[in-house]
Amino acid sequence: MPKEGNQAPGPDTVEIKNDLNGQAPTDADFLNLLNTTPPFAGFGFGGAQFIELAELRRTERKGDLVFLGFDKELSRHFGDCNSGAAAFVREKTFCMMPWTQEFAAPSHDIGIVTCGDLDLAIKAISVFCGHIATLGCRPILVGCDHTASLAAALGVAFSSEKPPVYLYFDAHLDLGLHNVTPNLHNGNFVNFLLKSDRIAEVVNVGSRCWSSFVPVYDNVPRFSIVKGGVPHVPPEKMIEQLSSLKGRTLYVSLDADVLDPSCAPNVSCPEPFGMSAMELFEVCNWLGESCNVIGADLCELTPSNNSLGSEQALMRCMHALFPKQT
Ligand SMILES: [Mn+2]
Repeated sequence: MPKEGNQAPGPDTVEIKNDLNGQAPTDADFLNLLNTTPPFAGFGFGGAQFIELAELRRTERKGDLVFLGFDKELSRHFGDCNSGAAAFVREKTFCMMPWTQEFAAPSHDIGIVTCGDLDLAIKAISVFCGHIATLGCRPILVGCDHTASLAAALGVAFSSEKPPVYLYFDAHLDLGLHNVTPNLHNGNFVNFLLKSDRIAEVVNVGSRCWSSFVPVYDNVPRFSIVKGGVPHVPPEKMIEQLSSLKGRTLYVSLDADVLDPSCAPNVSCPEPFGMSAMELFEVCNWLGESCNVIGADLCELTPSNNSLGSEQALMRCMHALFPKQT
């Protein structure tokens, strides 16, 4: 039963649309925000090779993966601060390079954006991701709080011929319909995606937090849930529930807390009874093989020395969304 007021007020996503379609700022307007110091021996996110954005434009690289980091919290309302998460993920995953070079789709890393201004950061992320998508590449944002996903998804969506399905793995729904607050943040940003006519529909996979049981979420238009938690939903059951997405165009967001805290303890909002890394991999692998994934992001990981390798597991799942063409 959809309730009145099920769309939270806040910044209008139309502004981003105009930016990309009207007197649009280009990525050149935001280059000063992009830290392009080459990372570890020239390798960065998920073992991707560092490349200057200008160089990326010079040759056609259709289908290549282009990683971009965003290292500040955009708008956190829930959970522990995780500023610096992108640099952390990069440092922990550049070592995947031997595997990535052999088995992953061609992958590049163009740098990390650091910008404390919410509006400016949203524009920068959406313009960079939109530009990468326009080049025929698939952008992958590594961000801090999950709000960054909104900017990346809309940037990709406005550059896509077909409105993509926004599919997000997340223990939380991030719709904010049970507790409406005026500002855009990591607990309601998905509602802004639902408002956009550039997003075909929204699918959550793995939600299990207590607030996801509030009845207001039972019948939200253009929104569906593949539940996680208990009773245990094995990956083959999840895939069965996702089968109607076969052949569709997708943007996929990975909130690290979809994983169980026993395999990803370093998340901002941990929830018990999550997926194992292998279960997440199997669902991502199916999506990669069965759907057309045009962009993605990874958010909500916190920098930690006790991560149990969660960032590498998540990066491996990320690569599974974009299988190497043979
Ligand atoms: Mn979450």
